[in-house]
Amino acid sequence: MRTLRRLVVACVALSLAHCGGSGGGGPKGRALRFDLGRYAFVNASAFKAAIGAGGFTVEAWLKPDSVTDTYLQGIAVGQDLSTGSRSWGLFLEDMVDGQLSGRVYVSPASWNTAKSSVMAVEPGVWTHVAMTWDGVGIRVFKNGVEVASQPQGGSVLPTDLLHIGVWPGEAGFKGLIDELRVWSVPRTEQQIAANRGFIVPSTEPGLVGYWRFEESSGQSLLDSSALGSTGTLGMGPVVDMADPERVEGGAPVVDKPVV
Ligand SMILES: [Ca+2]
Repeated sequence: MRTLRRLVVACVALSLAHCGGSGGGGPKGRALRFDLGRYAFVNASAFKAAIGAGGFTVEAWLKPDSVTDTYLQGIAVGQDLSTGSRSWGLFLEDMVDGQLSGRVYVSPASWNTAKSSVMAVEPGVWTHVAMTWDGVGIRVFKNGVEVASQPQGGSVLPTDLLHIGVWPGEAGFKGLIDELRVWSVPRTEQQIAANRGFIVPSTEPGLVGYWRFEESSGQSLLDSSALGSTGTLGMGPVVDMADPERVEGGAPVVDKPVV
C-alpha cells in the first residue's frame, strides 16, 4: 500500500502524462510540428459536398513559433482543384503581427477576409482558433471568443483538398498544430467555446473531419470523424523532406465528459 502511494506521488510529481493518466496534468498526446516547407494534406472527397451550401466550421489548436513573418502562414486551407483557387482558409496574416484571419472564396471569383484587429495569436502559447461561414458572413474566433467578422454571401467554391500548415506557394506555418476539426455546419460561438478543450466523439452532429495527430509514426493522419478521410504527411505516402515532425506535448484537451 505504501509502495503504491509512493508510486502515485511519484507519478504526480513527474506529471500524469508520463504515467498514462487520462485526466488533468500538463500537455498530453502528440501534435505535428510544421516548419517552412513542411506540410500535410487530406483528400476532401468524402466531405466535399458537406461543406458547401450549409456553411462550415474549421478549428484547430496552434502553438506558433513566430507571428511576425512577412508571409501568410496557412493553418488549414481548402482548395478547389478545378480552378486551383483556395475555397477557404484559416491563416496568420502577413501584414500585422499575430493577426488571425478567415477567408472564404465564392463563385464567381470573389473573396473576403475577416481579420482580427489585434495580436490574436502569440508565439509559444497554445491558442484555439476557429472560423465559420454561414452563407452570409465569415467569423473568426480566438479561444472561443469572436475576434473578427466580415460579410460574405454567395456560394463557396468546392473543396477538393485540405492543406494543413501551408497554402501551396506561400512559405507556411511554423510551430505546432493539433486537433484539427472540420464541421459541415457553422458552429455557434457558444459551441466553439464550450468544446474547444474537449476531444469530441466521432458521432458529434456535423463533424466531417477530425485529425488528432496522435500517431507515433507513419505517413498517415487518422481521421477520428465518421468519414475516415486519412491525411498524408509531406508530398506523399513515402518519407520525404516535406513531412512535418511528430512531437510529444499536444494541445490541452481532455475527453468530453459523458452527460
Ligand atoms: Ca494531438
